[in-house]
Amino acid sequence: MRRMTAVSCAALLSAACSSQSVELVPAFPRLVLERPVALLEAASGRRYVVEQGGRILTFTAADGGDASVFVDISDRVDDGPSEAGLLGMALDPQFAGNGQVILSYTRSAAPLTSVVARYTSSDGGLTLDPASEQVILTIEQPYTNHNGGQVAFGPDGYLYLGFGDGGSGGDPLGNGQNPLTLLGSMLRIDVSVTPYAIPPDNPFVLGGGRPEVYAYGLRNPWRWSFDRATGRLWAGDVGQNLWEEIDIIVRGGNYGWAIREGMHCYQALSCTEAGLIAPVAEYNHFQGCSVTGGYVYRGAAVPALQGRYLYGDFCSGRIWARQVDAGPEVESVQLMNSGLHISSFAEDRAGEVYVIDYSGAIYRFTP
Ligand SMILES: [Ca+2]
Repeated sequence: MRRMTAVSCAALLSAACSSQSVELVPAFPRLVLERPVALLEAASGRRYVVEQGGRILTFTAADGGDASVFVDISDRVDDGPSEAGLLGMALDPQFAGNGQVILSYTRSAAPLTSVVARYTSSDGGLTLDPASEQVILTIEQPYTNHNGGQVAFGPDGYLYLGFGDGGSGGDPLGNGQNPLTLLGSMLRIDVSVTPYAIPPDNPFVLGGGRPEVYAYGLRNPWRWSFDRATGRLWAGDVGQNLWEEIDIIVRGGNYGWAIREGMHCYQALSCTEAGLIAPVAEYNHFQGCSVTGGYVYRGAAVPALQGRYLYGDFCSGRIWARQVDAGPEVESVQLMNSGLHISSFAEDRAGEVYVIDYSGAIYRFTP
């Protein structure tokens, strides 16, 4: 059983933990995966694992031993470029009744295009019919990287979508600072109507930007989550050459890219910070190269992590924990150097948090 060295609990400054440390152990040891990028649990307890190539597996056994194919849309997914593929999945809040699922992927037809679509399961969540696809929204990608791709329903019932700046490097098209594009943005739409409606309090409903835009100035918000206790939206925004950042996303917020990278001016000695929301945390490329946003831990298995935002780095495998109300001057605590290629984190119904290793395994935190 693989275990990683971890920080002692004392470093977490938690009264709830005495002398134990935090470790990762395999969560579903019998599950065989290829390039996993997401894990979800339905209200029924059934779990779903998204593979970048276009397949979703489902299982109910605690060890993952009974996994079957939920859906396979690899024929319509372009997973050639490293940041393309089947990238996100969200269960409709009424999934138990309506069987509806949102999938987010890059389409296998030129030019590279991001697709967000609704699918329906007609057998209680055991399988998903590929022919049930109803496209909600498409975005043409000017370059093959920075496709974002996560989708999730917020506590307000709206669908949130994260998209990168369109790619290349240094945001050559200026999409980050341009709310008239859907790129470089967090979008928020109402999918209770077909194909979708604009929530009336989105920031640009009266003009100045695309009405779908909820926040902008993002480079590549690959993974993000809502804190189930507070509803706050935490995002990891992948950096360019020097800085990886964690943002709390608010309505109408401008997160600075490509004026700033993290808390620093990008490609200029000075820049104006007016109107730009600074990250709540950042780390440099001595500690990693691509941030993977995680979850605020609200589970019960590891008291030492209670109320900590957990996040990691895809390249270095480092995992950090951060007190949710810590100011920007406070360093996050490094929990461990896992050595994993952390493609994503996941949270189950009980609030337990998982680490998804792109190499094909899923881990859970344990004291
Ligand atoms: Ca930023």
